[in-house]
Amino acid sequence: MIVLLLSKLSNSFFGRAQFSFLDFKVFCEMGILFTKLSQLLWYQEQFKVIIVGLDNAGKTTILYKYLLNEVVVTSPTIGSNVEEVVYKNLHFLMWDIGGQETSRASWSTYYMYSKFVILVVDSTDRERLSLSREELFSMLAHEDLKHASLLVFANKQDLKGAMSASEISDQLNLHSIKDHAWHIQGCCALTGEGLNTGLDWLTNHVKS
Ligand SMILES: Nc1nc2c(ncn2[C@@H]2O[C@H](COP(=O)(O)OP(=O)(O)OP(=O)(O)O)[C@@H](O)[C@H]2O)c(=O)[nH]1
Ligand SMILES: [Mg+2]
Repeated sequence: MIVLLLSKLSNSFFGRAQFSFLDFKVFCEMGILFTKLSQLLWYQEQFKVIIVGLDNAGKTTILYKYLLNEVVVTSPTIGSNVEEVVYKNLHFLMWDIGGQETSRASWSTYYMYSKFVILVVDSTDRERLSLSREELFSMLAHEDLKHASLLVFANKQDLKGAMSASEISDQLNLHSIKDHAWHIQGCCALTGEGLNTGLDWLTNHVKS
């Protein structure tokens, strides 16, 4: 309708032999109005997601499985990777942050405006589950994550000896979390199993 209106108005302008300065000004203003309206119509909200977890948990593998639907060869992340993942018409800006001890100190610099935290756990890494729990609770206490929702991926479910999602949930003491929406999902980043179920949970919580 807007396009039709603009084309009718422009026809009436161009149909004339002479233009006044006023005609030109009105035409420019119509252009600005059209640009603003189209920006409003096609505006896409973006939800910031931070992907955290100890080194070797599978964070980068998950990010690129989402983005490319491929298993990429990874090396330990220094700093971060950021990609936009579009799922069911929702735009998620996903920050995959390095999980080595030296990188963990800078996690908090990524917290601001995060809508979601995805914590990735290597389900075979029993020894370091308590360390994941400590990192998780110190993150959730941070002011900048006050309104963030939490998705935990119990990754590497394909490996022998992997703990189940409910076992990891108990070990991480997730049931004690009352001030953030949370969910735990078993997954395998290599096959992609469980990853979309996790994204479905995010899509259902974008408005919470
Ligand atoms: N068997 C199995 N291996 C996986 C899975 N997900 C990731 N891996 C492997 O685990 C290793 C580490 O994966 P990354 O994605 O680099 O781990 P990361 O969490 O990004 O590690 P940092 O960048 O060091 O924090 C890689 O060799 C992956 O191929 C999985 O679901 N199953
Ligand atoms: Mg990585």
